[in-house]
Amino acid sequence: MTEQTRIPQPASAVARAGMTLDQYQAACEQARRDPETYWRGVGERLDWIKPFTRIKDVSFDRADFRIRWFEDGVLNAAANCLDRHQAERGEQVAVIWEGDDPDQSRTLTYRELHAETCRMANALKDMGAGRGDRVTIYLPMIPEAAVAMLACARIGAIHSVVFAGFSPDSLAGRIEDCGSRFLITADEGRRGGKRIPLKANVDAALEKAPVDKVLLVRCTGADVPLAEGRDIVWNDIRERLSDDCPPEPMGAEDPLFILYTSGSTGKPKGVLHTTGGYLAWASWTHERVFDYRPGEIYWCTADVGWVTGHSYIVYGPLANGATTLMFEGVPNWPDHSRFWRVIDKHQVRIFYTAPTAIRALMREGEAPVKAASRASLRLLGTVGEPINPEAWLWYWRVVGDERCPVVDTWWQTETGGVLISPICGATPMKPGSATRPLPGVFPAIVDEAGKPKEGPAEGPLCLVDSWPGQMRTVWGDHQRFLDTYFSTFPGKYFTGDGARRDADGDYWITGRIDDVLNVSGHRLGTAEIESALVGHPAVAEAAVVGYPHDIKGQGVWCYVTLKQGETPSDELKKALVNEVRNEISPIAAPDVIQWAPGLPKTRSGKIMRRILRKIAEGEFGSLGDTSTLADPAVVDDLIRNRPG
Ligand code: 6R9
Repeated sequence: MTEQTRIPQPASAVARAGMTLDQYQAACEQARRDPETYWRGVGERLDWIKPFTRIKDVSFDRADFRIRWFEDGVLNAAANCLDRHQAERGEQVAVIWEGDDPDQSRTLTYRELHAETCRMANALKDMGAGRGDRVTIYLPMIPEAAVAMLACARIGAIHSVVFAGFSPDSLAGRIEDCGSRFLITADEGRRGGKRIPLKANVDAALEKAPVDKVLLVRCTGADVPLAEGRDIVWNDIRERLSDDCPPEPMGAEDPLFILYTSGSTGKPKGVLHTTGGYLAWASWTHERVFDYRPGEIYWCTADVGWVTGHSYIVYGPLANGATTLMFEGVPNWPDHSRFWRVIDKHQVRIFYTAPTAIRALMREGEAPVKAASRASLRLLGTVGEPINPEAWLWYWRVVGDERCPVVDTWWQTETGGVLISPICGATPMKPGSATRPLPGVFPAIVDEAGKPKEGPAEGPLCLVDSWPGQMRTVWGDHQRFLDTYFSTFPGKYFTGDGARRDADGDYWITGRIDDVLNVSGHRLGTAEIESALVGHPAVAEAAVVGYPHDIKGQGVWCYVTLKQGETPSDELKKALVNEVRNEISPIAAPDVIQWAPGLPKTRSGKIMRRILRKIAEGEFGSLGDTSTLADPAVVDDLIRNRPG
């Protein structure tokens, strides 16, 4: 497999393309030459209560910083996802829910989803929530998760969805950070035949970060304690609530949601997205990248707790009148054919998943895939981490039978929607490359001084101009927003990723170049894991790095220095793994713990992570410049005692 391996779009995709290669190039040209007209078109795809007249008002300069899109327009995101479809497709299925248990599924039409959303919006109002209030959502993958998000949007409340796999501590931190007084949760979740005690987690979290009201959705029916005056059971009040709730008129720049994500330092930050630009971008990209036509059955396997679930299970698809599938389960339960059987069962046309799932299923061979016909499929997508060409080709050959284009979509929580990706039916594909920026997206690969490099190049990936889906701030800490994204290369948005651009102008994302890990497509900050480890009484110091992992993409390698008098043991290792699972989430669990009598530091006391990464990778020959090490013996010890 060389870089020249170019795979043309299959003829069937080209024949139906809503945007041809020529049209893509023309749109790129227009976005460059006449951005007003181009972006007006993107904004006008939404239903506005009061149309916008201003389009873009952006400056990335520190002195004069602002990001505003369609600023004087007024709209409601829920009305765009629900009300405007009622006349034309009220009886069309909006959400297909496929349970963890293969015998369970449910559907909601656009009419039903509208009614449920209004009811929950009224429940939130009765609880005292309104415009600008933060509502935390801690739900499993059930239709009520989408209903809860849309209900918040309907009344102008800002939702903060917390992935149901996060621990009580993580949940408490997120409730506290945004000052949320309302929470929507369930009794329990289900995944791979197991139960997840969500209400118990909530009760533990609320001891640290209390809220006024909890709305509890019955999911498994488990008997859970209810706090008098605080907890309200949705299923008990639902029937009595009106299914009419007028959508709150929101300014385009009013917040829609906060979503916490890991950065290279400190606690996770609350990424803030606003109403008009975010929704326009989620909707536009969903239609263009997947060449989506209303009514097609579309499945994104992400969890609504991540940005992919926000933009490509809920907002993008529903704004476009899609039938969006929500899956409660996991790819390998009850067996490794689950994904492919669900595709046959619901006649899925478009399937969007993560490289880590593809790699895990690839290991099981072709038989579980071939157990299903997959005849309904016309497009495959991936997101979350770089996809290795081998996994790409397996996806293309085995899952898609070389008939479905593969779109490798690069984007981030911060970007709101896809920025670099092939366009279905238009862009020639290359296994492992996210290919080209979407029209209106201006990436740059920069040198150390922040100057864009020309032609084929490799280096830090920046964006030189804004797009409507860009995050607007870090909740409660605008300075952190500026420092994180706009200070490394002043005047440009720095993504934290490295990339290479080949001679054809195609982009290859090489991965994070900051201290962010990407484990099975989940973003984790090394600082968060280190802080959990040093929370254990035996630990003096810890340094965490990522290393290549066959399935997860990256694994978590922890160097741990114990306090004087503590002895390393397997029990202690287990205790430390548990510490991280409980403090953050099982997804952050260390893969390797290496006892480190000392950590490599500069004379000024800075841990030299570059060296630790090389040791974890097993590349002792290329440690680079070690002349600034305070104590070189430390490195020899770590190499000698490297596990595995
Ligand atoms: C949407 C999402 C963002 C980070 C991003 C990058 C990595 C995502 C990718 C990809 C290579 C792709 N990433 N998609 N890397 N190719 N197609 O995943 O958001 O959770 O914020 O993660 O994920 O490193 O910076 P988020």
